[in-house]
Amino acid sequence: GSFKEKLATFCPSVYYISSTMKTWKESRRDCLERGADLVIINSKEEQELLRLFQNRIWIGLTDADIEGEWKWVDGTQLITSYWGFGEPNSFEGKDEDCGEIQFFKQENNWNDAPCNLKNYWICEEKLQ
Ligand code: 2F8
Ligand code: CA
Repeated sequence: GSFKEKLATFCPSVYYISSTMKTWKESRRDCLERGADLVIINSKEEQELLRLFQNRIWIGLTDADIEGEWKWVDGTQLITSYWGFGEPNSFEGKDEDCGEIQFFKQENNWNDAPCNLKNYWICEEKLQ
């Protein structure tokens, strides 16, 4: 098989960790330009891995299309979630349509935040 297929047998995803901060959309554009997308969290292991970064990061989660309907950037629905206590809350009636990891000291650490906020971000390229 191809190089990618072989790599995928022991490394299902590769990640890019940003060293600057951008809005959610700019972050996503950067990922797409790398042939990747903002990280999609679909296991407890991946959730715990991202927690170790210890910075606020954008993840590939948004409810910009339909308020309250959170979707991953690959179009899949959100099944297992790790929202922080009281989140998502569109804090004080503000538009908070983009998903981030914020409370990284806690196991449940996702927050909905305003998309124009500048955060670090992590891209994921799924190899399989
Ligand atoms: O207390 C949770 C709350 O914290 C902040 O607002 C004070 C977050 N906003 C930003 O980071 C801009 C809210 O999204 C969050 O719910
Ligand atoms: Ca919030």
